[in-house]
Parts: sequence; C-alpha cells; structure tokens
Amino acid sequence: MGERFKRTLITSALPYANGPVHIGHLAGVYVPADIYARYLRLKGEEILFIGGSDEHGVPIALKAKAEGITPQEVVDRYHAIIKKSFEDFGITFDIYSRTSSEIHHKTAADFFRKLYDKGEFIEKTSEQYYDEEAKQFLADRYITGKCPHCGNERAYGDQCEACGTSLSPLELIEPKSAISGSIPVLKETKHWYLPLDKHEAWLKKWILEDHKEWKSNVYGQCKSWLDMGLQPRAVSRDLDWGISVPVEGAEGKVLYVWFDAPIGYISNTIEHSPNDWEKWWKDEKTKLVHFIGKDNIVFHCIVFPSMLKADGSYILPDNVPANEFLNLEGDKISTSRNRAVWLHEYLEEFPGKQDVLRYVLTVNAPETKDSDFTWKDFQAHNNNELVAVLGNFVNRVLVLTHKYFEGKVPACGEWTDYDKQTLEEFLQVKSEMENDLEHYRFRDALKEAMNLARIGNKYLADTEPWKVAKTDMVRTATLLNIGLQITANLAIAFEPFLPFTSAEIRRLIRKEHLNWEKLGRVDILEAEHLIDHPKLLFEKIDDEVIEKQIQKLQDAKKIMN
Ligand code: B3M
Ligand code: ZN
Repeated sequence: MGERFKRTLITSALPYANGPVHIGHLAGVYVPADIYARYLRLKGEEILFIGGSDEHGVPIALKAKAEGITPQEVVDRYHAIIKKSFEDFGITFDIYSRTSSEIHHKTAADFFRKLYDKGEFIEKTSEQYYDEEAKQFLADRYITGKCPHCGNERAYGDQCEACGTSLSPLELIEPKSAISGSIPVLKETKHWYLPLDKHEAWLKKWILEDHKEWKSNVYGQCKSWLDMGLQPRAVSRDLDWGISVPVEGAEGKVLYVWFDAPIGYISNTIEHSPNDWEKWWKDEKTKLVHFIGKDNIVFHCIVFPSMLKADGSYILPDNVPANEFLNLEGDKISTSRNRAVWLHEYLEEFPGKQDVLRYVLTVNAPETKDSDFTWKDFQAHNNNELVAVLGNFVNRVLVLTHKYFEGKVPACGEWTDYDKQTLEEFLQVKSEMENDLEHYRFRDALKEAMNLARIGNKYLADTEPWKVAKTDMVRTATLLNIGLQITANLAIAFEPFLPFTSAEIRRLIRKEHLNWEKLGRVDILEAEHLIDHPKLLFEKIDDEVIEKQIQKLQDAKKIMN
C-alpha cells in the first residue's frame, strides 16, 4: 500500500436499471473491480467496494411509457435482476444499492444545493422543444425526426442511429414528439450549468501533468477533451423522473442523471457506513479508484472531479482504470438488437461455470483496446487451460497423494537442484503478480497465475512420481509434498480471479483460509495433514454446446432483421 495511502475505496460504474447485464459489463468493469477488491482483501488491506444501480435518466422513463408502467416498476425489476447476476458471479460488493433510494435523493439534492449556494453554477435560459399536448418539455431522446445527414426518418434528438452522427434536436427535420406524436414547439426554459471551462486549468495540471501514469486510453481521451476546451454543462433537465432540483422556481426540473449518478458512490458509502463514511471520501489517505467502461471516461475524469472540487471537501480519484469495449463474435454487443450474452441466461445454460466465464473474460479483457469474445475461444480456454492445465494438475496431485499416502501430506525430504530451480521460478510469480495487479494489468496477472499451474504440471511430467514410487518412497514423498504446496499456492493465486475454484481447492486440501502473504511459500501444508478425496475442478465443453450458442446468436440476428 506504500506510505501515501491507508485504505482503498473502489467504485464500479452504476449500471442503468433498464435492462439486465451482459458479458460486456462483466469484462469491462465488474470482474476487474472484483479482482482488485479481492486481491487487496487477501492482503489484509482496508477497502470498501461500492456498487449500485443507476435508476434515473430518460431511457428508463421512456421504457416505462412504452410498457405502460411506472419508472419505479422498471427499475425495481432490473435492479433485482442485476443485483442477483452480480451475486451469482461472485462480485463482492460491500454494498450494492440504488439511486432511487431516499438516502441517495437526499445526498444528491444536498450536494447540488451546496454548490448552488456557493455560486458554483451558472443559470442559462434557452429554447427547447415542448410538447403542448403532453404539457412537457422534451428530452433529446423524446424527439424523433429525419436525420439531416442520411435521411433516416427515425433519428433521435441526440443521435441518428443509422449513420451514428450526434445531433441536437434543432437539427432534426420534421421533428415529432415521441410522447404524443404531435409537432413540438420551441419554448424558453431555465437550467443550471456547471462551468467546466472554469475548471479547465486545474484539470489540465491534475491529469496531464500529475497523472501521466493513467492508462493510455484514459489519458488520451482526457487529453483530447482538454485540448478541445471545456464548455459549461447543463446539470438539470425538464423531466418528471429523477431528483427534483432543490431550489425555488425549479418545478418540473430534475437533476441530470449524470449529475446524480456518481453521487451514488457517495450515498452508497453513507448507507454502508453512516458513522464514518467521511474517512472514505474526505481523507487524503484514502485511495479512490473508479472502475468504468470507456464511454464513461469524461464523466469520471472531468465532470465528477469538477463537482467534487467545486464542493471543496472531497478527495479526487487516484486512478480511473477504464476499459475499452468487448465485442461478441466480431460484432458490437447491442442490447437493443439482442446481440449479447446475458449473465442470467449464461448461468441457466452453464450452471456452476461462473469461473469459466470470469477466466475467459479476464484473459481476453479489453484492457488496452477492444477485444472479442467468441464461443470457440471460450471453449479453447476452458478445455486447454482450465481443464488441461489447472484442473489436471490439482487432480493428479490429489490422486497420487491418496494412492501412495492415504490422503495425508507426505513429509518433505531433501530438495534436489531441480526442485530448487522449480521453486525459484515459482517464487518470482508472486512479485510479478503483485506488480501487475497493482497496475491494473489483470490479464497479465492471471497469466502469471496460470503459469504457476504450468510449472506444477511440468514438475510432475519431469519427475514422474508414479514411476519413482516403484523404487523410492522417500523421493516420492518429497515430490508430492512439493506438488501439494503448489496446489495450496494455486488456491491463493487464483482467488481474485476464480473465487469459486479457489474455494473448491481449499476445501479439497482442507485449508479454510489462506492469505496473500503465504503465496510463494512451500510450508503451507504440514506433514500428516489429511486432505479430501479428489474431485475434478473443470470439465470439457463439447463442440455441440458451442455450436448451439453460436446458432443462438445467429437466430437472434434473423429475428431482428
Ligand atoms: N449508468 C452509464 C453506464 O452504465 C452509467 C454509469 C454511471 S456511473 C456513475 O454505462
Ligand atoms: Zn443519419
């Protein structure tokens, strides 16, 4: 942890509660955040890991209208599904709460009010589209019309999904209200803006000079925003779903969802630790780390820090290790086109195989550039690495221990030079892993962990204890002692990545707790310690199973076309 920090506050982006979560969410944000949290816990550090659902914003209001239910009903449904998916995949949030909670409403409103009272906002009046039938202002997404660039008739007021161009509602040809279908009129409305231009100078220094160590994709995006020059950003909206703007004369206006959502990290901390939440947010000794996807970079590196700075009593993030996107079979994941692998569906089809997905999503994580998930690759990683290397090694060691030593850890004799050489290679893994984990390089860290298993496999293949046992039981004892110590090490090394497997290995070797500090040691299991009967950790996945998944994606495509 070093001199500088005493504790770590880990946040992970709050997913919108307007649909379930899929593998892209897991790969980009939640698995990496969980790896980091588990690693620090294993080291005995003081951490808090925050999650929660983002329950405001226009898409949720739109979905409620389309389904004829209330926005609260929409978010209740998806909050429950999302929360369960995260639990099922072993994401160890200390709290997973939601932004429709009372405490969040109060925290966000108070936050706004303090900035308002300090004069940190500017007020501006502008003309916006108004639906006279529905008697309400129209958010950008509520207006459709013809795209001025490609002629698509169903472009939205913020974007044309046919040609991808960002639009403003005023650019739409023949605009129509998505609520009543009527033709909207322009009407004056007042909003509050965060003057990001006033924050530009310190942001430039803080990011471009003081945080050169941030990942290049994050640093690069920040730099291009800062180079373009920052503009004031509206932090309120005319909408009936959200947190009411807490000032006189703001009827019918709510906080912009991107204003209240990051405050959700704070309100969830308060909900978790009402008495000492401030140490997590207001003490320079706290290291704040935001795990997010690349589309959220500007909000976490520029907008939210400006809000925190405007308040004046908060710390700023030490790092924002944002990931790029995960594609699926060579194409973008798209929730609206149902081109996704949904977590709850995965678990129905691959019950008990959470770790297989966690593994594949980590070895292939979009850490520095977009990456691609394919079912063939999933099968190959499972069969060639989890089954053939990790599972096979652990199983062989346990089987041999039962065969020759009645399931008891045999005493270690003298080490040969070859043993010493193996153990040395093995020792290096710990420091490599630490270096990778501390720098958010989870792919590399996981490869190091798998390397341990490879070292183990090679050791068994080279020393052949099943042959040695015919003539030399003392040497056999040493070989298996080392094999068992390596097995115990694997339980530690894999715990941040494959927590279910790690728990199973610990159950097999009958060691309930193993902390990080033990990694690299060869005296974890004492002689005569009784271990459990072998049980396979992983099983092969057949071609048919994979073909079925590929077919399923193709069928979804046909339905949508
Ligand atoms: N809900 C966007 C997203 O899910 C948004 C993140 C909020 S983090 C404070 O990508
Ligand atoms: Zn277009």
